Amino acid sequence: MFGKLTINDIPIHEPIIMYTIFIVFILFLITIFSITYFKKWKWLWNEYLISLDHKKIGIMYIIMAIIMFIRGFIDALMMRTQQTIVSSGKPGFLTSNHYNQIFTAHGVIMIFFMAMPFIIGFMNLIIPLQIGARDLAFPFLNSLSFWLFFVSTLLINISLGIGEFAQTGWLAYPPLSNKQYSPGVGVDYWIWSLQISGIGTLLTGINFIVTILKMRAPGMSLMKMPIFTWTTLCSNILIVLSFPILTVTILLLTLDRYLNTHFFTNDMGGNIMMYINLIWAWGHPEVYILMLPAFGIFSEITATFSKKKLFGYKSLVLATISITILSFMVWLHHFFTMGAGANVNSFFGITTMIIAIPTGVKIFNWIFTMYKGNIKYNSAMLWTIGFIVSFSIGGMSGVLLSVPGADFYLHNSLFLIAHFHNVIIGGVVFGCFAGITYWFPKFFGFKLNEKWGIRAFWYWIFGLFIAFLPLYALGFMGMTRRLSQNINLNFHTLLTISTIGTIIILIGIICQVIQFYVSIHNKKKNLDITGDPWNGRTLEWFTSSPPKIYNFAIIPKVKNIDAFWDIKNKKLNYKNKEYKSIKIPNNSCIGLIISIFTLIFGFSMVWYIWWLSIICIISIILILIIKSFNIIEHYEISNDNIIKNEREFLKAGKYDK
Ligand SMILES: [Cu+2]
Repeated sequence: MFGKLTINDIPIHEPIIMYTIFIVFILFLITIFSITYFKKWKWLWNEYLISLDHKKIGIMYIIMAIIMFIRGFIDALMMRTQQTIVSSGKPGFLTSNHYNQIFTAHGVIMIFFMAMPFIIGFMNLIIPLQIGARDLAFPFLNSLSFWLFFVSTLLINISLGIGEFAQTGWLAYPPLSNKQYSPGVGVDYWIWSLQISGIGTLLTGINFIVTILKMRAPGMSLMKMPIFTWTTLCSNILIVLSFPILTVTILLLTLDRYLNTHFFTNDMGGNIMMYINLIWAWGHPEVYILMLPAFGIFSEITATFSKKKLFGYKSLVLATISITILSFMVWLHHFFTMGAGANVNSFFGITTMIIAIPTGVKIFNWIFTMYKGNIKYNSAMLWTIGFIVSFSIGGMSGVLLSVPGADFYLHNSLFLIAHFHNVIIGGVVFGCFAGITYWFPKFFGFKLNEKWGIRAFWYWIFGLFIAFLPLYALGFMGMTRRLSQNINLNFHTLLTISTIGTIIILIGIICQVIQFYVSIHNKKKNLDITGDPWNGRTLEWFTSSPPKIYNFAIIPKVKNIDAFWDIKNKKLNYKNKEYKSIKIPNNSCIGLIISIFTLIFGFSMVWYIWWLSIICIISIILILIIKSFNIIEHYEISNDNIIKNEREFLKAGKYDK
């Protein structure tokens, strides 16, 4: 009846896991109770859960990303602690099975379920506002994409309490991920969670490309688009080109596991290296799917808080485009040791070095924007400067790794771990923190507390270097990744320093939690940022804070790159316009319902409950057919209402003078 699923699949013998489940359950109960107590269910349902509004969907993505960040960070703390204890000669507190699950979970969660939703969350919040649109091209599709992402996050985390997490590393390399070596359900949870979130991401990619190419304000030609919009466009082009590779590769692995085919097996003509080539043909573009929008965030912040036009707009756009193209030509640097031969390795080594050039161009453009600027060293700017320093160091260690000869020695050592954490934390994570600090006031109407923001930054930047610089040295000393038992005692000192660094980062995170608490607690003090110098140069700032559901009463005409700067400096007349009523799509829960069936489908596929999988597939198809006959209804916002809002906004911003 229930396929492979039995009561024994709940890991009651693993105390750490059971405690975690208990704590998560308590937190869940507290959340449910508080929503009920404050009578917020109706509000939550209408304002967020079934909303098709890009702003609300963006906020939900970012909340999910923050929760997953905490989960992923706890995994990191456990790994660091285990290695420090074991390298002192004492037995650790984690078994190797559990440790393997933890490092796999850390990688999977941080990339697919933290960094991706964080970045997609910012795209959702900002892009329609920055290009002068009222929403994305396909609001319903956007809601469906979010809920598919949401249920895939649930599915991958359910594996914590029912069954097991994969023990293969975050990319499930075969033959370890084949049925023979991973007979448990961990890899199957990995397969179905990534397939479901992958489909959601692909739909998001299509949605943003259409929105940016078709829904820009009049006058906003491609070379007048803000840099964040450019980087988002390129990132979504990478999504649409690379995610199908991931989907097909995982599908072939699924066939090997479920139907005993031999695409990636050791025998019967299977080819393991084909999996590794395919997964990195997606994997390397993936790092730029995450990095490019972060570059966009830093560009906006640098110009705003240097009070200067962005230096070298055109070269920044060209650098973004060239990185997008080059990111498909470097994948083999992830496994120079495959033995493809000197010719192949040198080709991929050189292309990898070349990708450092457009990245360097960007760094110089940001520095030249700051040069002779009237720089405001607030926390958003500090995250940006911290990024430039840490990303440059991480980038240079990347260039070292791109030399095949050096990589033969450093491949899969802690040097590699230090390198990609250096660039991903210094780049993507700092980018997200800078983005939250910069755009939070736009969506909540008040600024985050600067004092705690700056404290958080200093703990983070010192923690980052104290945690990862020792790992560069350990890599040279020959320590390889993913070790959890019998670690060489010579590595103990540096591993301990690295753990101290991780704890300093933890203090930085605590500062960020306090920052949110203090800001919300004192929000009255710094209300209404309209007209405040915190406002940037691009169109998203030409809206009230938070923006109305229709974003713009009238879509502004754009003449230059910094469209809002023009308006602010009266270069654009904005008076005596005729206000029309605006149509907004009704809320819809269909995306949520389809995703619930998708979650049950994924779970039933993991546990071989075939009858349930069939029922779910039929239900999803039926709902999609019914949906395709019912177009989304719209409701109208009257122009009286709009005029009233507009007067308040123009007055507050002094744009009507
Ligand atoms: Cu790469």
